[in-house]
Amino acid sequence: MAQFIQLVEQHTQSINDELLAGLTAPQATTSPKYLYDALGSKLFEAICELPEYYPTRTEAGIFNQHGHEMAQAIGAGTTLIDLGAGNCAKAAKLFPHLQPAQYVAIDISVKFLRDSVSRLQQQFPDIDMVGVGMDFSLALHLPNNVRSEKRLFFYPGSSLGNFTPDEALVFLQQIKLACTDGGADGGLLIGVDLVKENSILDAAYDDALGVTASFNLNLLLHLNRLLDADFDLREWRHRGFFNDKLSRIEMHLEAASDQTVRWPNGVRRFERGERIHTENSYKYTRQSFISLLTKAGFGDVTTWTDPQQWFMVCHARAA
Ligand code: AVI
Repeated sequence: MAQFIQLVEQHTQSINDELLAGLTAPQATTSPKYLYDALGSKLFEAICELPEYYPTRTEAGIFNQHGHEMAQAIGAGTTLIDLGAGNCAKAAKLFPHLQPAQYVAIDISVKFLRDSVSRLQQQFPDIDMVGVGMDFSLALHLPNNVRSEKRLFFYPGSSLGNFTPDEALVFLQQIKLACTDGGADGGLLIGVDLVKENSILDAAYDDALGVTASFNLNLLLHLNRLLDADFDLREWRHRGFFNDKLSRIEMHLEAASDQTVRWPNGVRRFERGERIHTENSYKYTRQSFISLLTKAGFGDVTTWTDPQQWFMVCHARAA
């Protein structure tokens, strides 16, 4: 049976403090993690099915096409550590190629992860599996029962893009440390979204069906619940576009009218056109990403891409 470890509880007070500081700042912001309540996670799954949202299927195509070569570069018997495992489907597809000795699935969404790992354990009874419920974006402390040999951190989906480049560097440095923590021959297998034509990027984050708009607006429903606030969703508009100077998609919610939002211990006035910045999604070039990996202490980088060079999967060794 798979082991399961829960390392963090969400503390209501710190969530409130963080949200209120962001919402009352001159430029209102919220962390992208608040996009993912139960409905937000379902809306994100729907985004991955959209014709405009190319990252999911492009990355899947790269794994299908090159999974075997990746396994050859990496070698069998890894401790496969899946960051943001969710339903564990992406890692499970690699099992036949990679044949990991241990599979460690980490996700903040504890219940969902527990169910996914126990289902997967029945399908692959010979792989030692550990589920870890934790917010790895805060700190990457692995429990003692995670093998230290041949750690391969798996971070698909271009999720690193939701960190700023400075945060991404710190996070990669933590992974590098955890790769070499007591063991050797560790590495990283990561999916990275690449810079491309603006119109393709704009459409991917502002689709015709309005699913990304719903995903973004649902944040306000989540805030209403978390803070007991009174955001009126009809008075807000989704904005999602590529900022090419900063090489990032920005998602904002824009006030459609002058309004005052209240919650039990606070209030915020928004002028029409004022925005809450809800997410960034940084896009890299092959070279800019390899430089970031090198700065973080990784080397011996191998990359695979799709024919249009829209997305890239990288394997790098903890040098
Ligand atoms: C989870 N993350 C990698 C997605 C992205 O593309 O940045 C989240 C997302 N936001 C809007 N659409 C998808």
